[in-house]
Amino acid sequence: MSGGAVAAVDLGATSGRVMIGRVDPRGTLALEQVARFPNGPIRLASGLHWDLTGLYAHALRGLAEAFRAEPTIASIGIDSWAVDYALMRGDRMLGEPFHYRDERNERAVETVHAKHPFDDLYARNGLQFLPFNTVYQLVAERDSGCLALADRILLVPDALAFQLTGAPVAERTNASTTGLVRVADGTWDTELMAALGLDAGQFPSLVEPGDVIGELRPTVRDEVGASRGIEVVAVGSHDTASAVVAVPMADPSTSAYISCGTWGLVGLELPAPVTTDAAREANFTNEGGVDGRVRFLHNVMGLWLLSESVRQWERETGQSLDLPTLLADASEVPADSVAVFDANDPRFLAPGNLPGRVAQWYREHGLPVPGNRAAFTRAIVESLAEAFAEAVRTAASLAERSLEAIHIVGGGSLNQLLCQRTADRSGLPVLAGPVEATALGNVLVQARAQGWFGEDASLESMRDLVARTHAPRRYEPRG
Ligand code: LFR
Repeated sequence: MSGGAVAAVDLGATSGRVMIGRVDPRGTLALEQVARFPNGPIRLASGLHWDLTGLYAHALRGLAEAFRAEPTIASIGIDSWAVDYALMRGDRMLGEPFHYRDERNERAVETVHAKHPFDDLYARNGLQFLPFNTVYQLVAERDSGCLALADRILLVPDALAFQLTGAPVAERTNASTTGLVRVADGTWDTELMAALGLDAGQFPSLVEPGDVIGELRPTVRDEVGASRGIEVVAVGSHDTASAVVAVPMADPSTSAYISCGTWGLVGLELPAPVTTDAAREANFTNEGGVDGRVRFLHNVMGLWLLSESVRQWERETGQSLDLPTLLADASEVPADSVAVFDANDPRFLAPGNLPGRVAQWYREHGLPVPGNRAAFTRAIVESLAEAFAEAVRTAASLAERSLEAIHIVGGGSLNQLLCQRTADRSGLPVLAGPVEATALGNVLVQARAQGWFGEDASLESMRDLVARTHAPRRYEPRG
């Protein structure tokens, strides 16, 4: 057989989707969205959490819709944002997972770094410093006494796969964002776990994208209306890993990518990690990619800066704002009339009054604060484009690559001003799209696991299908 249909559950920080993916390597790669539901932080007395139970309920309803619309669905794959996890005791989830933007990690960072300075950690795990890396969250959890109640830790997509199948696993691309996987050989760092008072027995066995996690539990099978045993297949369950699968790069050695949604993940796909002093100082990460490739990248704040500003303006005015109108107004503001701010400043991480924090940044740096919303929006786009261009330059220099193009995938690929200004500021052509790279990557890895690409399908052959079916839009650098 050379094709068929699969279902992808794709959870982002602001919304989740269930899609049917139809694949025929001879020339079909199509998504049909059957469910879309909102997602976001919920502030409980204990801090910021995700409503994982609610997301699971939405995913189940979406899967039921998918099987109604396409009874031949061959498998299910799940991806989500990284680092966050559910604490489990037996089959039971011990409360809703913490949201990575919760502020509880500060003390834990100090505790961990007191014994294991960042340099040591980087040599072990190759990860950029982000205060929410799972390793810090788990030390906070240990200190709260809650970790001792759990017998298992499941990252978000693995926690959902467990609900569907009853099989506990740790998918490798997402596990690589915990800080507890050795960059040298991709195995759990049990020595570091022991040194931090974490129990290695709480971490399930690692599986690879393409491995079968398990069959739907009989009750789930009834709930979603599947007429046969359906397997849940591990994909690049870290959303960024799935997105990178579907970047239509003709040649990864001369292309950079920006997976641009809530975050802008800017970097390169490499055959081996780069953990030099310079990479550490530039805070570049070596996350696990599909097929053992390395996602050498840096987290830039991304569209969060825009969406969180819009939320604040809506709170202030009591009116809902239209982002396309705001961006159209912003494109009328001359680029050189606004100053660029540091889009990577950690003060922009937490939710709240983002324009207020950006204004404070300008005042501290003796620069003029943009005078109205259009100018503010322009300043955000210019600052993001500059941070993207800078990260691309740094990645190329750290990995000793000479680049010919930047691919932008995800929601940001629809933002024409951002794509054009990234091309202008980097001096490289930007190839924009597909917007649904993450779901496509999820679908492609399942299709390959079904054997639809033949025996030895490479990432390149899957990317070739993406390029043929989702031709990117090209932005030439100006000026
Ligand atoms: C993007 C992403 C990033 C990760 C951040 C937090 O959705 O997965 O790759 O650093 O969210 O998990």
